[in-house]
Amino acid sequence: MNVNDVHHEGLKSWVNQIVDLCQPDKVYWCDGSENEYQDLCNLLVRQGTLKPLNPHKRPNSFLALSDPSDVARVEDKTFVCSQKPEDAGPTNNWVDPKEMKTKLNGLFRGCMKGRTLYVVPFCMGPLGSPLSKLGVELTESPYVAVSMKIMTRMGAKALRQLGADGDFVKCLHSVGQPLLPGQKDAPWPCNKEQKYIVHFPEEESIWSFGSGYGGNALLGKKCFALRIASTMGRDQGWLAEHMLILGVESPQKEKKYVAAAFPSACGKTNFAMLIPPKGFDGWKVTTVGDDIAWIRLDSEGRLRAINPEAGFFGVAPGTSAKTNPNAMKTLSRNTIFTNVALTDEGDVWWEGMTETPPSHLIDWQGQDWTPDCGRPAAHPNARFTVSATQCPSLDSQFDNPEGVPLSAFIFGGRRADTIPLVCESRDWKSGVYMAATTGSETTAAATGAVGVVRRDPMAMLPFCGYNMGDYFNHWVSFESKTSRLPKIFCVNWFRKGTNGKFLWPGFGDNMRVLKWIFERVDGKTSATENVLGWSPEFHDLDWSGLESFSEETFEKLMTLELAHWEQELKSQEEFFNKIGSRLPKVFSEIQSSLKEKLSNISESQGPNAHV
Ligand code: TSX
Ligand code: MN
Repeated sequence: MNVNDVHHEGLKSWVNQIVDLCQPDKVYWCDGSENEYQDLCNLLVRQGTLKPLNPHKRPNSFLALSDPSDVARVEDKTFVCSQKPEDAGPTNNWVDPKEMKTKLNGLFRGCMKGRTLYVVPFCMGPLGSPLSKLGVELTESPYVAVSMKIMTRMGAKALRQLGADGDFVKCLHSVGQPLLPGQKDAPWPCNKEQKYIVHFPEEESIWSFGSGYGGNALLGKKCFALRIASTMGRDQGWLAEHMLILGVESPQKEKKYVAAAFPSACGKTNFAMLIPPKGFDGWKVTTVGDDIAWIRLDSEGRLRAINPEAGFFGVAPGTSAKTNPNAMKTLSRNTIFTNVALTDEGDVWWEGMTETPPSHLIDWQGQDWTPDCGRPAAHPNARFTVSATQCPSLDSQFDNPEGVPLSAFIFGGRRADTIPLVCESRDWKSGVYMAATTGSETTAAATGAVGVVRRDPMAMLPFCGYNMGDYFNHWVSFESKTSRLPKIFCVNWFRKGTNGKFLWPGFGDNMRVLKWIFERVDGKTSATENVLGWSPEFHDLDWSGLESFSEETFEKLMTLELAHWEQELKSQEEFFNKIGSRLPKVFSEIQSSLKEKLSNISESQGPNAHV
């Protein structure tokens, strides 16, 4: 695209300013066309960043192996630079914006020497949607440019929507490795010493330095669609959430949409692409999104959601024809894989993809790999980047500018005990409280002690661009805005028996829980009250196709034990004390009422009571 086709003076002057700062050799304006995508992929192949996969096995697909030091988001180098530190809150890293700009100007000065700067205009959300927002990413990484083509509505269409004076989020990205004359480029350029992921919420800008990986570099995703957008939502009365969106259709063709938040390693993408089990003929689950939802009230008082993204940037390990057939079909072509292993046939492999691994692979670090070598073949955070349009379960409303109306919110975590398989909150504010206290037990994959509950409210702790207390208040505030709010549920697919084994089969069988939720929305199925809210009895769930599942196991999944809940309340309180002074007043009321309920039960029924 030619700069003469650009009619937005603000954009042109910002690009000029950044060119002066970063000093690239050339500037290239992305038009988002298929030809451009292929040209950039070819360039990346010549540079050694991408390796084409076997076109018979994996047509038009590529493998990228990152620098071993650049494999994940860098949370300790992620900053929210609001004017006031209280507005970032105790859960975000904060530096004074002026001081940070001085630091960043130093880092970015000359950082693109010897390289081409790509101007990447993009739209988050369906084109023409009143819920969508525009951004422009300036980057010298063609890997980022092709990834943005997959993950967003990128190029001329976005620029047209921007017009001559539209608002856009300024996203500046550099891998932080200038090329001196004659210097040979690295296959995965990045800065091994310095990485900074910095958000300026008041000026709606993002500066990212030093990393080429995922959420550090594809700035439309976590940086814009969650951190910056959440602050926009706070100020404008809407929500930017770390949620999948799925549709459920009954055999009677009634359709409802739900949005669900889970911390990492709970199988969000698997849930978003769920295939109902046998016995559920006529039930259909469709995918609107697997990671992010932008949600606002419509003129009828309903919450409507769009997926701001156009693709999936999902974790590959664990994805298989058993755990997620829809994802495997989505990945069959036109996919960029990062940090997975390469087979001798020129295809990809990762842990969990097949029961038996191939006898030889090239691992994610480019080394020979055999099943007995003691190292993983794919990096645990290896990813696929693929267009959502290839997903067999893609919802018909994926591109609808109006979004989809939400009937329920689901919050979940990975907990071996305490949290039941499913529970409906008593009302909106206790649902918000439930969501604010969700968390996962740390697994071997995460650092630190195993089995400790790590709280991750609404799965937003690393992604909220402002004070978590203000964020909870914002959630609570919706109660007074409409009488048509979605119901709130919590789920736990990961409860374990005393033998340490998972009690619930999970995956497609989660449809049984989803069906109960679907029917609860209209009060079409029954529930029994407990300390937390409302839960199903054994006979309230549809066991078609799983008749062998015992009522005894179900009780183990649902039991709320007094001792666990006394401990849980203490742990929730400790967590809230850590995250600050701006918590909603109703939270302490809910806590007191929970405590009182528990102590009454304890007195009347003893320490082994179920609550
Ligand atoms: O994604 C998962 N879901 C949601 C699916 C719609 N996973 C994988 C989590 C890691 C990303 C699950 N793992 C789920 C689940 O519901 N449940 C479990 C635990 C589990 C693992 C294995 C079995 C049963 C439960 N069964 C066998 O392996 C035979
Ligand atoms: Mn995510």
